[in-house]
Amino acid sequence: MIPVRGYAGDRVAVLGLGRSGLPAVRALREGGAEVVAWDDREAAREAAAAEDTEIRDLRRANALEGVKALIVSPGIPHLYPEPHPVVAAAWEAGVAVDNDVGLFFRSYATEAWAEFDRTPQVVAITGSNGKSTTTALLAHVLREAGRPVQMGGNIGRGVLDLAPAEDGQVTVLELSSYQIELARALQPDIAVFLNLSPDHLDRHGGIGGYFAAKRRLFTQGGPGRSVIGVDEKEGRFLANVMREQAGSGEPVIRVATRKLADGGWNIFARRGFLAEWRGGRQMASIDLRPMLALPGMHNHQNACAAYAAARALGLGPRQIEPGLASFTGLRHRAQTIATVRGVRIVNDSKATNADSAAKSLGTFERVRWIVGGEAKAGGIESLRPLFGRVAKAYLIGAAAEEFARTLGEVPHEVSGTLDVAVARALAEAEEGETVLLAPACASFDQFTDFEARGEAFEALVRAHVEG
Ligand code: UMA
Ligand code: ADP
Repeated sequence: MIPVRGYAGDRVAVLGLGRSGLPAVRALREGGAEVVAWDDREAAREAAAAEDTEIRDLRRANALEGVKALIVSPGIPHLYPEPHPVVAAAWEAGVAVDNDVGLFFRSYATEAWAEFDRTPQVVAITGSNGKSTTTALLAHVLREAGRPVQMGGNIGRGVLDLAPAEDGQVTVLELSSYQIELARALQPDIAVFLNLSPDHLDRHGGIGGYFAAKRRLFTQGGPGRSVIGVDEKEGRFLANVMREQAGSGEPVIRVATRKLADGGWNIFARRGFLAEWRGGRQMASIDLRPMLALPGMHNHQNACAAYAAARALGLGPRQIEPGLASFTGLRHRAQTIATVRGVRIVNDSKATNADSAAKSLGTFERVRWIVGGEAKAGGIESLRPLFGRVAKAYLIGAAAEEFARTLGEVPHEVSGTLDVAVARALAEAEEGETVLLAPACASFDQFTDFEARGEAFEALVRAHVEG
């Protein structure tokens, strides 16, 4: 836990008592604050009360009287589509609204650092897609290179649940747009922007608000070095701004899937290779094609971003390469879980919409595609250009009939459930093909979430391999 600094003796209110809220309560109390807390869900209130947290209905009139700050969980709207009533009351009463990420940056550095040989550093990673993969990959690369490292944020542990920094430690944070937008303090040493595509638009009042939230990490945070994906116009704009702001030196490392013509510090992912260019000269090249846990151009982009951040932390190319090669991937994200008689079996249960499923389909040549569940708007229409890669589709869940109509002449069957689809796909797959779970759908019609769906897939494959 990271004890929160700056609120000793003050009353602080915490709204939302989940994975970010509960650690915030503990960390505030550890720092000497007097905490009152609320969650609209009774079970969450009970769990907090069991730790002696003072529960107060913050929706009541004057409940925020005497409160110095309101700490809000990322899943709770503070502006759009409508502010949560407690947040609206804080705006009205002039109470400062912050979140666990803001408290983290206020509290992370301590007097103990004066004794350290190497100052701890924070890398913060944001973007629309690939955040978790890049965060986990960078943490793995650093660990393999012998650096003390911890990770958290939107992946796994809430930021205040992390440990106080050790000598030379790197803390790698995945930060969502929700987390960045509300944080009152943001001081990463290195900030990474992967890409931008429409997401969470209801919470940000449109794409402009969504980009503005992400941009804060850079414009407000003032990182010493920025790693910026420049395949989209927003990234190019941001790279340009950060370059100007910092004045001299090379404050920006740009990541692209094409070669950029200038003499800056650039990392390219092209034709399966990572190439580092600086001052118009190629500094390093790494063959990414044998790295099975990082399939496809999108993962090569993630690898380039992790590589760039590791370079910014002072690692050499040859210190980084072994970590890229030994990364086993995050569960349920284009993860190769077995290869049986020349058939690769891939779990991309996290491909919950057509865009992310497109990345998977585009990665493999001949695919036995397990697809379906609770369909998103538009279904799999946008995947039509990739249908040539489908040896056969095995349709599951509520979307099966709709997807069968979209597939038309493309070989397919309605398997109904995952167990039937896995058995049929494995029985029919030929050497060189890939059996791919990339549902392009939410899982809620048949599973509790994408993780449960991915675990069921793994268990079915394991039973087949062992049986
Ligand atoms: N709540 C209310 N009133 C409301 C809404 C929610 O009281 O109107 C309460 C809920 O009852 C619940 C608590 O608030 O008890 C939940 O807060 P939360 O939804 O912010 O979830 P946490 O458990 O605090 O988890 C959050 C992140 N969740 C979201 O941003 C939605 C987790 O990211 C993150 O791992 C965790 O903090 C630790 O930092 C998850 C996520 O889905 C992975 N992120 C989104 C994404 O990746 O797309 C952004
Ligand atoms: P996030 O944490 O941003 O949601 P993940 O690393 O969990 O990202 O990946 C989620 C899905 O998005 C993966 O299943 C994959 O299909 C797709 N994806 C991963 N990296 C990228 C990228 N760089 N660009 C586009 N899509 C990606």
